[in-house]
Amino acid sequence: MIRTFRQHILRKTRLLDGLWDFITDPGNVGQTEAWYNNYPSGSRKLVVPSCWNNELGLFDYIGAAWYRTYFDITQESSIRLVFEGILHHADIYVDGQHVGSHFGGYTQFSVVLPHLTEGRHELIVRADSTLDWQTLPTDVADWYSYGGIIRSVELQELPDVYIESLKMDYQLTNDQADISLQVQLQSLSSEDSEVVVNASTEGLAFPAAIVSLSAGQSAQVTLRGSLDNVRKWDVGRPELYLFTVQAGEDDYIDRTGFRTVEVSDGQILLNGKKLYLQGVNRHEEHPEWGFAFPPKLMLKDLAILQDLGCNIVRGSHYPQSQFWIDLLDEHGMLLWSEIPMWGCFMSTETLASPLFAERGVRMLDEMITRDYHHPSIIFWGAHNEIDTRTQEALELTKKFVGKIRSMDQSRLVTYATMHPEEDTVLSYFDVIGINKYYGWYQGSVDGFRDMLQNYYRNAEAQGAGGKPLIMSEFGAAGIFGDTGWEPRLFSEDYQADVVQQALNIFREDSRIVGTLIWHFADIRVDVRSDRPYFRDRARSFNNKGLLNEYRKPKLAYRLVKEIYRRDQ
Ligand code: ADA
Repeated sequence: MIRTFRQHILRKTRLLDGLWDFITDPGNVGQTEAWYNNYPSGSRKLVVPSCWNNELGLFDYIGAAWYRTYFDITQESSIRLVFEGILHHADIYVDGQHVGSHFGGYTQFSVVLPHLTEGRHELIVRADSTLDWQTLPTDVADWYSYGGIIRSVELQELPDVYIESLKMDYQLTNDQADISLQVQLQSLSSEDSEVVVNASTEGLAFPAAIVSLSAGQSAQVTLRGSLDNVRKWDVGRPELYLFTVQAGEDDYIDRTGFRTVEVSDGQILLNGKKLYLQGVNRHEEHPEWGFAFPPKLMLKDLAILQDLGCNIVRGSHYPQSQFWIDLLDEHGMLLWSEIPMWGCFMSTETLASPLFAERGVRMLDEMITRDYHHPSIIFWGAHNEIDTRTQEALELTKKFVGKIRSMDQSRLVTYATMHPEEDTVLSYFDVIGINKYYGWYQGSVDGFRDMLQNYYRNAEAQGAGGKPLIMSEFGAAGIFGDTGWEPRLFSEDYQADVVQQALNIFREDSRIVGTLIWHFADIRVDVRSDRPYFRDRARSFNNKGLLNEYRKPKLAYRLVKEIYRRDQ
């Protein structure tokens, strides 16, 4: 996949990115009709990865589309096709056979095709961007309804016994790390096999293991070892260790950093030291690329975050691309990662839907499995702005938080509440995030003071009084270039005033351990003529960015930079 380092040296991999055949299927007539009948007149080429809505004539298109490409293999081999992100429902066909499907636009999935014959093969993807009240996000989300294959597609050639997955865990005692590597192996062979599994990292070779696999079966082995004098990963000190696992003819390379994260006495401690979080919410979105955000621009976004004085970014509101998270690891920048829960604040019907809950749990599983090794991630976000005053929200919280904790005890679990004064789920979390917009949707900026007092009372009453608190969203819209002498609504001046005053209030309150401004840069919003939502989004953008959509700084950016950099 698109990572900043190579994950395989022995296993042959290649990207299938590039120009694919493409056709929309608004009537859902199926590939034969939509595709072959219209080809070549009704079809076009589209770059993978990209969003179709960034192409002429497709701006508004929500629905199904067909993609086609071909790949060659020079001798019979087993292959794995890895899809890093397809919005939102995906069906995969190889040589006319349906070989897999997936729901969830921001998490990766793959299909394994054993013993494919030598020669040319046809790969067809049906992508459907339709959302409804039971999808994550729902069909009402404050970002653009893009569709398409938004992240890379990779082809891997697998040997008969291959490494299905690697899970690295460690226990830090001072500067000694006790490490375990859980290696999952899979056989595609019709015969029993035996493989030697080796692993190493800088300064440590793990004792090898010999694993026997029955034909076509899987097996698991855990390698253990200790590393002394480990260099700890920290904010601005990105010490990383590369691990190479080899099993027979296959290999798997991954990376981690050693660090501890915990909550103590109302504070967040990273490597035992108190942490004050300064950050922003960031969508991985750009008006020209949509969610197919190019790696080159990620480097620029990261440089801007560093310039602003941030030590954390919230990946609002979905798992972001692996390349981005690799960059955060490499630059010592923290990440709050979450699944796309948006649009559940108006009714509890969605929260009560078993299908919705099942999809959410699966996404949490896919997010945590994919990103488990990144030291930059310190929070898993369970949900954003659901009605946490209700029984339905409580039940869903139990499911989601239970799922997260069952998979990962090394990170903190958080969420963003919009009902801090009446919230009933506080006790399930390690850290509480509050989203409030005083100075924009509600009253004046001073309203934050009363809200915070009410929140503290509510938290005390629920036995959650000592939990660290992050202001996870606040801000105001400011249209880039609209400046003047008076702070009018929607001007850069007004936005800068709100953000500056809010930050000053939060910094006086010792129970607040961090601020995440809404948001990094302006994003496109889906303001359709037939929909009642987001009518206040001038230009059809959410204009609360400290930068505009092309990453040009507004006045608020300069003021926040002064504040964020003051204490560094
Ligand atoms: C919410 C939501 C954000 C955004 C913001 C706003 O807090 O979580 O995604 O929609 O409001 O701009 O109103």
